[in-house]
Amino acid sequence: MSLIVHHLNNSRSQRILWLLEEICAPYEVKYYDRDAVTNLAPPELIAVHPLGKSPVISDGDRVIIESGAITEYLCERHGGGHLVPERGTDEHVSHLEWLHFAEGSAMTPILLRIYTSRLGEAAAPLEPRIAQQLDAHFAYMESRVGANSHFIGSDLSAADIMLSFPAEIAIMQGMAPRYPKLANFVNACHARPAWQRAREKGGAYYGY
Ligand SMILES: N[C@@H](CCC(=O)N[C@@H](CS)C(=O)NCC(=O)O)C(=O)O
Repeated sequence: MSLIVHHLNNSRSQRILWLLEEICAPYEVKYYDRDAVTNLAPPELIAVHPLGKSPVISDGDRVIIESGAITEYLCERHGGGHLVPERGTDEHVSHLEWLHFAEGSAMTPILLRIYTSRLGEAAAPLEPRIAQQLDAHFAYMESRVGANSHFIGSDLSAADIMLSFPAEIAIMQGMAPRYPKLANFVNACHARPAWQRAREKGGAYYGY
């Protein structure tokens, strides 16, 4: 099989499995386990790509990294027009924005909180700004997710799949009462048969 997902357990790679299940593209999964002590990816993943991060896919001889790029690539090459609004439309522009917002914007305060939480009291000067930015990003998502639990139009899109990860983190951190629409969005994602098939293949991640 030419399409391979190099899947790190408990990682963003889960989104790529879900996407592939939604578009019904045939693929193979190669499994990699995080180090039990450091939680980092194993050296075998560096053999696939020098950054040793997940997700990473290979399609024939081509290795592709970055969730957003992988998502766009898979939709274009293997998606048959599913999950992406028609090019040239306003919806397509919104879709691009949201697809890249997930890693390009929403993950920044999330990762800052994770890293600075290890510093204890030393992180106190940074905390108000990080808390404000976390709320700004989650509140923005909350204000834009539709009543139908989609960010674009009335159907699932690739942007929804990308946004599921920061939304899951918000809910996992106990923020459902503050962001009820995001909680509904996460529940709607998890109710999809394709998400459930991907969860079976990829294993548990971040408590889900
Ligand atoms: N922006 C990148 C982030 C990739 C990333 O940091 N992945 C994490 C897993 S969620 C990873 O591989 N961590 C293991 C490590 O850094 O050793 C993407 O979305 O592809």
